Formats: sequence, structure tokens, C-alpha cells
Amino acid sequence: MDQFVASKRETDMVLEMIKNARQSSSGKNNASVTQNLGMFEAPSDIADNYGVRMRGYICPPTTGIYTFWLAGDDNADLWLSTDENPDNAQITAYHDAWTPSREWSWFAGQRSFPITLQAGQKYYIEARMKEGSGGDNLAVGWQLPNGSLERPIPGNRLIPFSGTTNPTSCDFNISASNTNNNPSANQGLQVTYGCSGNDCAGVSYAWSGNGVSGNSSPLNISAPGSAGTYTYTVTASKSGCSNKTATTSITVSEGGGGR
Ligand SMILES: [Ca+2]
Ligand SMILES: [Ca+2]
Repeated sequence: MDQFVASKRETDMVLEMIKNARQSSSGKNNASVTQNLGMFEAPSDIADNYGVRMRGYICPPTTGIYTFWLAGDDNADLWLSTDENPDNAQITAYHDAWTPSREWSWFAGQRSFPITLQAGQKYYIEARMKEGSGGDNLAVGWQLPNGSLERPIPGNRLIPFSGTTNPTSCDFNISASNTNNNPSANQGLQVTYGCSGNDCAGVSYAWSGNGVSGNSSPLNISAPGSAGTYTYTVTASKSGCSNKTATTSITVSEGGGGR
């Protein structure tokens, strides 16, 4: 079947048709046909006794609240991850019967709860269907934060599935520094963090230590009022990766007045 062309987002979703899925519990590993799709919809009325899985990554164009719909014949379900990791996918919509093609409102379960998604983040998404006999179809739609409906979801919102390995990559390292290693008591200074490596995108940060909090860089702080050495820690977290930390220390050589 078609090979994925990286530069052509219109052929984004990967379709895996699994023949005789009802008879094979391991059917998902035995796809008999795989093809790329121009939108989040499988071909309709092509066979009996087979299964379909469509999977890939969905890219919200704006940050806000989205609602998903699923239509399928026969039983169908939709899984959406909290990030790009398939392991974090949760069931989002389903029905146990059948619907006509692109009929979005036969069952309450076809519609997801409102889901907040972030622009710039890609989310793993997967729809499945098991066909017995008669008609067969599968499609996924959504409503954007501005209220517009895209049903089915067009290919320009989608990125092809990148493989069976965990797509989250954790090649990043964190550093921390400050603008004044030896401040006076209560003197203002800044602490700063940096990220290096190929996978800094999607990392979030949190400062801690000596009552400091925040996530900005630089972050304005005040040196403590008593003499001593103080360490500030920035914790970097990314879904699917271990947290990483970096520290920076200052030494206040004299206490403030009145102490
Ligand atoms: Ca059929
Ligand atoms: Ca059917």
C-alpha cells in the first residue's frame, strides 16, 4: 500500500486493517493491510469480519477546549493520550453498536467530554472498529475552541504514527546560574535556567528552595537576610522522562540590619 511521504501532511493517518480481528486476539500485531489516509476516516463498506485501527498524532491549532466525536460500524472506540505517548492514551468515546457513516449523534458515548488541549503539543490518538457484517465505516471528528466543526478531522491536523517505540525522547540537560554569587543580605538578583539537547521542547520548569517559587527564567529573587550559603533548584519535567534538576548557590556574607 501507499508509503508515507514525510512532506505531505495530507496523507497523514496510518490505517491498519486487521482481517478477522474477532478471531484473533493478537490481531493488532498482524495487520494485513496498512495505508495512509487523507483524513481521519477509514474507507467504508469494503468487507465483512475485519477490524480497523487508525492512529497517529493530532495537533491542536490553538490552545483551548475540544470535543471529539466517533462514528463507526460496527463497535468503535477512540483513544486519546495526554501527550505523544501511546501508553497514556485513555478511552475518549465509544459505542457498542453501529452508526451510519459520519452519523455523529446516535449514541451519547460517541461524543467525548470537553478536553483542554495545548497548541504546539502533539497528542497520540487512535480509533478502532470491529466489523461483523453489513455496512462498515469509521470516522473521527472534533469541534475546535472557536466552535467550528471538522468532521471528519482533516489530514492537516494530523501527523503519521512514528512507530511502535515510545516517541517521547528525553535528550535534554538542565543548567542553572545566578547573576550574583555574593549578594548582600536582601539584595535583589536573578536566577536563570537553561536547557541543552535535542528534546528541550515540551519541558516544564519549577524553581524551589529558600521560599522561592516560579517557572520563569530569569526569575527575580531577593537574597535571604541572614549570612549563609543558599541553594536554589530548578526541576525540569517532561512527560515520559525522568525529572532532571540543576542547582545554583549564593553566599550571603553578612546578615541584614537588626538581626
Ligand atoms: Ca461490511
Ligand atoms: Ca456492520
